[in-house]
Amino acid sequence: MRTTTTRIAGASLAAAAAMALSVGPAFAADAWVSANLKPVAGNGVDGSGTAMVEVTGNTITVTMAANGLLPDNPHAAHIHFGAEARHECPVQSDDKNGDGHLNTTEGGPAYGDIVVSLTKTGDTSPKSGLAIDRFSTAPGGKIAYQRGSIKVSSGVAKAISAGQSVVVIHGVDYNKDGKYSGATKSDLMPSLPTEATDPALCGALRVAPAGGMHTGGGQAADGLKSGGQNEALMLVGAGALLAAAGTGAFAARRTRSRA
Ligand SMILES: [Cu+2]
Repeated sequence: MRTTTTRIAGASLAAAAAMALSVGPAFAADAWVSANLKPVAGNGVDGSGTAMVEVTGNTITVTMAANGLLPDNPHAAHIHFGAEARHECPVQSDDKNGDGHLNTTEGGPAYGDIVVSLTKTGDTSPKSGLAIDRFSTAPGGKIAYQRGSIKVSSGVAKAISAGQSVVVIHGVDYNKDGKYSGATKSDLMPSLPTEATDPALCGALRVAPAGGMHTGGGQAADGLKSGGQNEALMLVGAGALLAAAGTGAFAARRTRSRA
């Protein structure tokens, strides 16, 4: 009985290790970067999230999960980069007009311009930066997003791979009335209130530690076809793969130290 149990445990560890290997080098991404998304200073958001970007040549796959956003309102989301930028999220001292909030322009010196629009469908260039009807509306305050085959310039691919780009999710609710409102106009589009475009969550995409972030590569194609709910399930799948990868690494370590 004991032998059987041990054998089964051993087999599942081996399977986990094999899975970890198969989602690792097999997809041969040039770079993996990831970000912890945190509330932008002064903008009154109580939320968080994660973002991962796989770079292969001039193509990227983006996986993102976030919560604590204003529900049922469109949230523009982008990868930002500027050669002259600090490659960071903005801080309180970036509030040039001193109104206590950071608008998108005030964040520019920290994260630069829009280089990728994280739309659900269609164009992903900076031109779609405010294509409000193609961004997630954050049902329940949450975004679960995955999109592959996003084409970028070689310069942008290089910047992302080098850990110099920043993910920003926009759209806040200063007066807590459950919608984009208020007298202050958006710095990006004066027909909108500034609440609609001010940055909510932000995270710098840094280079993942070696062997750390091999998730979701094989699922990217499904991600293109699926709707919001499947995207959420896929993120769970990515988490399971991460866990499997961790188990495999642990088993390998133990084997080594025992020998
Ligand atoms: Cu942005």
